[in-house]
Amino acid sequence: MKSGTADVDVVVVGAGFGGLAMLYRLRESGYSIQGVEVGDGVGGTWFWNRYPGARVDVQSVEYSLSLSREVQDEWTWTELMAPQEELERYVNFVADRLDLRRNIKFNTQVTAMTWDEASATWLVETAQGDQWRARFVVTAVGCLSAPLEPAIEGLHSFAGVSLYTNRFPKEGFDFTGKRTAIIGTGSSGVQATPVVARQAEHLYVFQRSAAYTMPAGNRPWRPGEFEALRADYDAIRAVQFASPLGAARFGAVAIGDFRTPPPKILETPREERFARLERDGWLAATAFAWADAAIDIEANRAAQELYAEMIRREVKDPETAAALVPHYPMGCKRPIIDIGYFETFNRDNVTLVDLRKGAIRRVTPEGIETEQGFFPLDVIVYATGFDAMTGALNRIDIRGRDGALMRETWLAEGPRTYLGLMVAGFPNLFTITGPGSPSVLTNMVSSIEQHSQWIVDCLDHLREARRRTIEAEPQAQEDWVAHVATLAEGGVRVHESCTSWYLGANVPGKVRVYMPYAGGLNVYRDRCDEIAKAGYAGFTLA
Ligand code: NA7
Repeated sequence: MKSGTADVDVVVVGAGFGGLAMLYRLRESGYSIQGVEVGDGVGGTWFWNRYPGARVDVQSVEYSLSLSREVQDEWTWTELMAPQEELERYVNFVADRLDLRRNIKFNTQVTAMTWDEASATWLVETAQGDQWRARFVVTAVGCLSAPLEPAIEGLHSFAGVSLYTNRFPKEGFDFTGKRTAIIGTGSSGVQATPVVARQAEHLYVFQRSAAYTMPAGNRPWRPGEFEALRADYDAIRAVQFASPLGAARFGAVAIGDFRTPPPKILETPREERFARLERDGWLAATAFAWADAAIDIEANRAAQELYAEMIRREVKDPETAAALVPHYPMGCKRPIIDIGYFETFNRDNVTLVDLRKGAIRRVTPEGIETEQGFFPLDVIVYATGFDAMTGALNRIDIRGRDGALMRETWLAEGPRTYLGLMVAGFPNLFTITGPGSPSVLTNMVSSIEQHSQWIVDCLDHLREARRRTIEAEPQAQEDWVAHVATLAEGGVRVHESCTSWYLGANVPGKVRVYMPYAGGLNVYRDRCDEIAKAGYAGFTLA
């Protein structure tokens, strides 16, 4: 399929789930492909985030690729929600079983992509000096892959060991006998805390915003359970792909359980709310459990009261329990599931440092100085998050028509895409799980499968219709950006007190725009399919 001046039909950037799915589908459809990956192995998120306790929050049978029957039939998951090691093994298995490694150049960082009008190709350049001319580029660079170094004075002056959850050493780290700090209580900090606490001499958890987290309910399979699930995969996929989240379950909980239908908390007398708490435990203390909790801020506060009660039941020290209660709306950030997070604060060797009572001033060679005092340390673990959804793309010089630099608009106005798949002015460039698509609000693997299938179908269409280029129309893009904003409007997700990475609020100076599409993966999939059926409405094909 190589044609004209191009070295290759498609360059795929990234070799996580998205890159591998894309490479496989493209190769199956007869395109010449070149994968590029900055790491020295496949796995993306599961290659980099190898901190202790790292684990997926969707059940493994659903957090897996359906695109190859062999992969699906031959792989065995060992527990409900796989840990990082197992996920990394799985992604390696996929790469080997589908023979994808030979198409990927590892240890190679894409730095620039430049559209050439005359030849209708992209020039892809890397920090290692590679250059490829490609007819199409697909970015599969991840939504949570551009690490954010916190702006803390003196960070590099620390004389002990500094570790980052999102770049954790492959060989692991032994915390035994170490006075350790974890900074950050998002999913990474919350997952790492119980594991590090079991090893460290003392663990200080530095919390800027408290977490909404609940027990994962993870467990190994019962005898025969996985085999039965594997035999039923067609039915599982059907339910999964028809659901708004691309998963039938979140953690151990069937999402259907929330739909029975949930009552409004503000219409439920207080005693009944607490009676439900007795019956359903943590589940009653989530935004899913009440019809009005994600929409009405008063209802949200009522649900928070139940959450605070659950924490008080777990954490013995009343002051620590109170400090673990969030001050922002439930459901505005991605919910977290954990294994033993709150119980960890009952340990003698664990201290919660509530930064709301006095912020970090600086890191010194000996430890962390805060407004509440000094903490001498041997190790600091930064679990401080990512420049989410746009960071990885903005770090590449992507120049489209007339030399326009993509990040210039995105940094000034927030990301602008059509369907989260293409950007006006950047023909033949597809963004897997790009901003404006459901991505991080769903099971990522389901979203990746939908995008990679849609993209390869689109390329097949261009091939059959003998078209060289496809590009989002500016008006279609503007309408889509407005539609994505409308879907998030009014609820807790965009409430002024919400500081989520969905809004870019964790990155100083980042434009506050709600980036993912909140209408559900099932609805989104139908929309993408209708658009394709209508001859790629909103796109210009030339
Ligand atoms: P998150 O969810 O962005 O969490 C980062 C945490 O680090 C969060 O608690 C932040 O507080 C905290 N943070 C960031 N900078 C600082 C500074 N300077 N001082 C103190 N605390 C800080 O990242 P994760 O890696 O945990 O999880 C990302 C996603 O991966 C997760 O949602 C899952 O989808 C998987 P803040 O809340 O901003 O006040």
